[in-house]
Amino acid sequence: LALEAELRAAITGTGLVLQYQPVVGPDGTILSAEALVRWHHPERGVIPPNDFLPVAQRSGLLRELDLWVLRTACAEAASWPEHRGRRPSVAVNLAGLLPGDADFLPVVDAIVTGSGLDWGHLVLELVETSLVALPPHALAAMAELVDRGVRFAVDDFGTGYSSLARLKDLPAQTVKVDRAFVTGVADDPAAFAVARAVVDMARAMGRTTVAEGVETAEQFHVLRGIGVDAYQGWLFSRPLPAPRLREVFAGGR
Ligand code: G
Ligand code: G
Repeated sequence: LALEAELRAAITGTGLVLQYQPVVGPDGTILSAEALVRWHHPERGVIPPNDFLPVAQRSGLLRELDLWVLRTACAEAASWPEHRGRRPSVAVNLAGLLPGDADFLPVVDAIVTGSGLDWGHLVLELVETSLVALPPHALAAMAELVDRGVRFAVDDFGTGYSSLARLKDLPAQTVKVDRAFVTGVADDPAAFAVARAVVDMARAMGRTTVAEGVETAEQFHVLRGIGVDAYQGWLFSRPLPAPRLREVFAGGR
């Protein structure tokens, strides 16, 4: 209960910070960076999201947390420099602020407009379960944002229970292939087959793909052979504090 009160205070005050993990193209150009929240607790030190997201969920704070992350990430990304002549997008996870919310469109509109970020530089990541069976008003809100240039990504694709064929029903332009399939892709024929099937199917349905959790050059090589569009993982970069990310952009390497 104390933790809940402290989390509430952190969301409305200070204590939360964002790190950003680059997502790169096949040639290493940074296409986007995913905002990942951390809680700097005064006594416990840094608490990772896997430890405090359940607290946020139980306490009904998930929406407030999403609003803080979206506001902060858009404001920071609005002044990102170019990397190799191209301005990277920012990707934000949504778990408590959802397309089905009656005020989804006006809330996102107010935050993005207020931040000065171009609509075309925003990616919103949702897990599969947040994207199935959406009512018409939710689909309309998403379509309006897509018209403005926002892209939606299905996070952790393949970990849900729905069949791969359900991808055609998901309103998302990008599919993030879960780390579970990336891990074994270079040495486990079954993992390779699944990854290839997901990527082939995503392509056939007009979606771009991002491989999550790429740790080795072998995994990258195999995934590039399959035709994955973008890559995220420790091979390229750990999540970085905002000032470090700027240095990487400016370095242009
Ligand atoms: O950053 P890390 O790799 O520790 O993230 C662990 C989990 O927490 C991941 O599943 C990630 O999606 C989730 N997560 C990280 N940052 C955010 C955030 O800002 N909002 C939400 N809703 N989830 C996040
Ligand atoms: O579910 P989501 O994609 O948001 O998860 C991001 C989480 O994955 C974060 O906890 C991040 O630190 C972690 N992560 C990012 N890259 C790698 C990687 O290459 N290997 C592993 N094991 N974890 C990673």
